[in-house]
Amino acid sequence: MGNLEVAKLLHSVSAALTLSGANRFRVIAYDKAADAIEHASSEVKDLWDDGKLKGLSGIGEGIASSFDELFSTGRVKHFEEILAPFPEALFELMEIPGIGPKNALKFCKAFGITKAHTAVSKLEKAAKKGEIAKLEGFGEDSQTRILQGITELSGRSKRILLDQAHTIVDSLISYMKKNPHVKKIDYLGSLRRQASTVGDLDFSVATDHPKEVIDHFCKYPNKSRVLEAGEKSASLILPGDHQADLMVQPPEAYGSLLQHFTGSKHHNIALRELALKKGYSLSEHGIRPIPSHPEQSEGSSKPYDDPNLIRISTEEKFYEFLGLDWIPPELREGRGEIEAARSHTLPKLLELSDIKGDLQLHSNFPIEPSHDLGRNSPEEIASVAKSLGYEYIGLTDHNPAIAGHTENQIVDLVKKRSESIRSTKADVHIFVGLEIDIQPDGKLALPEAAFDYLDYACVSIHSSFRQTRDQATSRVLRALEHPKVRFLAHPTGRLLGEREGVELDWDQIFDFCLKNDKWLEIDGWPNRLDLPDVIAHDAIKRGIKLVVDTDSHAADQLPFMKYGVSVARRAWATPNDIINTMSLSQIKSLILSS
Ligand code: DGT
Ligand code: CA
Ligand code: CA
Ligand code: ZN
Repeated sequence: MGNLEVAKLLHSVSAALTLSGANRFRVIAYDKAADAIEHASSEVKDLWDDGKLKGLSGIGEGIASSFDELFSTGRVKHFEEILAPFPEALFELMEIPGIGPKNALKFCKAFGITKAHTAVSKLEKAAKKGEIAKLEGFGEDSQTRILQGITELSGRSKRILLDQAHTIVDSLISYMKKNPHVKKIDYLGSLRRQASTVGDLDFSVATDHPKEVIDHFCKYPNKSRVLEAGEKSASLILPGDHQADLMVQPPEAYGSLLQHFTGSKHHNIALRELALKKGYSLSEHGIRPIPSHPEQSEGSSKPYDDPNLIRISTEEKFYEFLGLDWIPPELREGRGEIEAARSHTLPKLLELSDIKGDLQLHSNFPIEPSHDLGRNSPEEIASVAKSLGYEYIGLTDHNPAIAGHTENQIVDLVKKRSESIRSTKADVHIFVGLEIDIQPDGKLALPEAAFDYLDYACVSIHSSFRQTRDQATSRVLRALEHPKVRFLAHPTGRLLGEREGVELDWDQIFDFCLKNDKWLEIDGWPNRLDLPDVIAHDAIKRGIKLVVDTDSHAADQLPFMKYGVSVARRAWATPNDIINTMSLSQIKSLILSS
């Protein structure tokens, strides 16, 4: 049983308890445990096997003992009793963003929905017939929102996140390199362009023995099946239903192959138009002069035997042939890169080595909400930061939960945390930051007096994602006003494949940031990558400064910085656009001046 399944089970129990009118604290305990498991960086089953489950914060003793039963017998009797009075469809409907337990139960009753596997499609049918709008307490608006939620749920596609894609690719490449005929191997397509998610995985091999290479590829042990295999290409289906495509060329024609299957399609189309004007046609085999007599244009049925074909061994030579500078893969999206390559004005893109520090990191300092604590101490985080060559870090734990604390208690907690961090011995400078929740009305979830103990704060949205664009925009602008607040963290709040995030009026946000020297974050956490590259590109064009960071909740996540850097590169960022390329002394004078 994987973490997501366990979390879903606990959420179901919490929903059933809510509907049965159970004590609120019992309900919260299950939700907390479910959240803790969803965010855990190891499999709960493994932790349980190793007897380490007790170390996972957010899981009370009662629930922990249910896990003994769950992992040894596969079921929990007590849970089954709690769930029994309700149709299983109810828990399925709750997967739809925006539907809670009470409404899910209403829909089950109103439309006779009982079975889990048809629950969502039945509700969709009812909504499309306008039947939800007719229910008491609902209307056209809520019906539309539910339909949006269903679309969002079904749109949770099988696209692969960058970190998973790299893991799959590393394993396949190291397997392929065992074959002596593989002269060169690269991954191409959207992964080489470092797009935020990847549909399928594309590989190229330079070889003089295509058959042997393709045979070897088809024998990859960690595949589900061979989809197809030809003379120059083959495709596998990997576990998780991911596809891997292989294309091969002889080394002297490898440049064209690399270029063609790196894409993107838009980039290739624009290149083809440029080539056409110069009298050439392009393919993965090479460049071919377009004959002046149309009857000659048939060419050979085997393009790689074509005597007129100009073979291109490297990508640099390919772009040079067309009169262009070599274009970094991240820019190949048809957003003006070809014009810039022609006029030698491509940006000198940000590199991972330009990064001098990470300004969004979570430590294990005990602060509520405890389920979202980091796993490591400031010392441990600082030592990893040092090994990455950083000069500084900023710790931005979540603000203490407002509920259940008096203002004085919160101020006191923030003060203690600040003292504790400032007394940490470390080889990098540690800024005392905080990630503060923006409440639905734009107020910050921190008493004013607590700000005195912070070097800076970032603000972010963690709830009420379904506001209108105007509401969400004024909410964010209000939050950014505080002088200690330097940047907006994970600005859209999207979770790749899970949640769309808020809609903001970017022109207004950009104007405000420019006028008030506020920054926007590129969160490098692989299922966030937020700002999205396209918006980050617009921000940079407007002269907004960005912070590239990782939002790490454990010290071993600091290397996620490379994904944040990829987003920045796709946004055409140069080091000058990024705040945390500054040296410690520069950033100190900037941050401590506010
Ligand atoms: P993905 O897999 O959906 O994340 O996106 P890509 O970009 O990896 O797309 P994919 O795997 O279909 O193809 C890889 C590259 O090969 C693509 O970016 C451009 C090139 N390519 C594939 N099919 C065509 C095509 O029909 N025309 C052109 N011009 N290029 C193509
Ligand atoms: Ca692909
Ligand atoms: Ca492909
Ligand atoms: Zn956050």
